[in-house]
Amino acid sequence: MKRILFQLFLLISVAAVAVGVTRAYFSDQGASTNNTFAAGTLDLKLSDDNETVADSITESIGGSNMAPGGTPVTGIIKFRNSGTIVGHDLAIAVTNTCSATGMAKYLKLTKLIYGSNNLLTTALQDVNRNGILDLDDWASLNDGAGIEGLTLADLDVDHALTIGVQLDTSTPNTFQGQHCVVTIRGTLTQATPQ
Ligand SMILES: [Ca+2]
Ligand SMILES: [Ca+2]
Repeated sequence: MKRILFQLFLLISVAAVAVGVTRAYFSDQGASTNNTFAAGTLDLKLSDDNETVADSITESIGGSNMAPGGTPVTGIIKFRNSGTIVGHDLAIAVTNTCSATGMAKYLKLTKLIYGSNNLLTTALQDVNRNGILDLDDWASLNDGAGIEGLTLADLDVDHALTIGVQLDTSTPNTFQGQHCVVTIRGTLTQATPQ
C-alpha cells in the first residue's frame, strides 16, 4: 500500500511538471511609420538678356553679316541651380554645326568670363593649334566636355558667362556667306567627374 501511494505521488508530480503552469504577461507596442527617404534634385536653369530662367533658352548670342576682323558680338548666359541639392561643378560645352567644314576655327573668342574667372587665360586652350582661341577649340576641349570645374555651389543664384565672338581676320574667302549654329550646354554635378 505504501509503495502504491508513493508511486501515485510520483505520477502526479511528473504530470504537474509536464502540464506546466500557464502564466500571462501584459504587453504593448508602438511604431514610427512613414520614415521616407527621398532624393533631392540638381536643376540647372539658364537665362539670358531676353529669356527668364528655363531649362532651355535660345539665341543668347549671335551675329549676322560678320566680316573678318569686325566688331565682336557679345552675349550673356546665366546659369543657376533651381533644385534642392547644392551642386559644385559646372561644365560648359559647345557643339558647332557649320554649313562649311572648319568655319568654327575662325570664330574667335574675344571674351569668355565666368564670374570673375577669365576662361580665356585659365581654361580654354588652343586645341587646334591655329594661334587663336576659337569655338572649335572649345568644342574639342576635354574630349568634348568643354570647360570643366567651374564653381556653382549655391541655390537660386545666377552665375553669368559672358561671351564675345569675332570672325577672325584670317578667315579665308571661301567662308563668305557660311554660318555656324552653336549650342552651349551646361552640366551641373555635385563634384568633379572622376
Ligand atoms: Ca534668348
Ligand atoms: Ca584655336
